[in-house]
Amino acid sequence: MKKLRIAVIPGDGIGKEVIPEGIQALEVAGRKHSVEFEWTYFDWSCETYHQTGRMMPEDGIEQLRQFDAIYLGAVGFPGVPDHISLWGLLLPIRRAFDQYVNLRPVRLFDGVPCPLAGKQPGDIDFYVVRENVEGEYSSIGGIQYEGTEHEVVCQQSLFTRRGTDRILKYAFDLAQSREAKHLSSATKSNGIYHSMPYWDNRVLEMAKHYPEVKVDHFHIDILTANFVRMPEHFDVVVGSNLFGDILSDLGPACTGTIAIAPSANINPEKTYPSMFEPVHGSAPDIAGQNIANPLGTIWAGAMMMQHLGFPAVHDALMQAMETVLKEKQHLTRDMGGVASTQELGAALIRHIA
Ligand code: GGG
Repeated sequence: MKKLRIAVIPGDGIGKEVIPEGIQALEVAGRKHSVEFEWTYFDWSCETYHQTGRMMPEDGIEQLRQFDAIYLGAVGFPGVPDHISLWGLLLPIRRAFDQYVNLRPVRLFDGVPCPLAGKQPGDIDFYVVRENVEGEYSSIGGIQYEGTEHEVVCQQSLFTRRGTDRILKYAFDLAQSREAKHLSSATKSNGIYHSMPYWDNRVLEMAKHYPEVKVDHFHIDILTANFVRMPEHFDVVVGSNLFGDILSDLGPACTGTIAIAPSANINPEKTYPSMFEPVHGSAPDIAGQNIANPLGTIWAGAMMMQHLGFPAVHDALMQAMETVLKEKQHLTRDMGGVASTQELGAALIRHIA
C-alpha cells in the first residue's frame, strides 16, 4: 500500500462542498488500487482573511512544501477584493512551487447537453496549456496621483525567454504525444506590440524541433470565435496566463458546463508539490445550497493521481465519471438535472470499479 500525503485547502464558497466529494471518490478509487491517503486540512480562505488580515499564514508556503500534492477548492468571496484573495493564496502557491504549467483539458462527454448545435462526444477533445507564473498576471506597476484628475495607473506584463520557452516545450511535447499532433498558439500580435510578436517568434523557433507537429497561430479574438464555430479543429492550444485562463473557461462552456473542467497546476520537474483544483471559482451565488457540480474537482483529483504516478486510479475515476454522465440519472442543475452535489458524488462512487 502506497501512502500519499495531500494538503487540502477547501477555500471559499462551493470549494467547501466539492472538495469532500473529491476526497471520497479518491479514497474509494485509491483503495481499489493499493493507494492510501493522509489528508491534512488547511482552513485558509477569505474567512481567515477577515480574522487575521491574511489569506494564509506567513509560513504557509513552508507548511505546504512537505506534501506530495495540494488539492484546492476555490478562492474568493464577496467582502474581500478578488485581487487580494488571489494574490494572498492561489498565486503565491503557483509561483513558490514553480507550477508553470496550467493544464486544462476540455472534453464533451456523452450525457452532457452541448450548447453547440450538432456536436457529438469526440468532436470536442483538446487541451488548453496555460502559462501559469508570469505574463499578464504581474504585480509590476502602480498608481500615482490617486484620487486626483491626474490619476494614472500602469500595469506591466512580463514574458521571459525561459518562461516562454518552457511552456511552449511542454505544449509541443504534449501535441507530439497525441494522435492529431496539432498545436494552436493564442496571441494578439497585431495589437500588443512587444510581448505577443515575441511569443509568436518563440513558437516558430520551438516548432523547428517538432517537425511532425502542425502549428497554427490565431489572434485571441478570432480564436474565441473559432472555439464556438469549430471546436473540433483544436487539439493542443497554448497561450499566456491571461489568454489561457479565458480560453479554459470558454472551452468547457462549449461542452455544456464549466463546472466539469479541471485545472492542474504542474511543476513538471516534480521539485515541488503540484496543485489540483477545479477551473470554476467559489460561486457565491450558489454556495451553501448543495447544488454545485463536483465533477471538476473529481476530475482534478484524477489528474493528481496521473501526475503522482497512479494511472490506474486516474482511469478508474474517469471511467466512473463517463458512466455517471452517460446514465443521466444524477446530473446537477448546470447539466440540466436536479441532483445535489452529494447525490452526484455518491452516484459516481458507485461506478468506481
Ligand atoms: N478553483 C480555484 C478558483 O477559485 N479559481 C477561480 C479563479 O479566478 N482563478 C484564477 C486563476 O485561475 O488564475
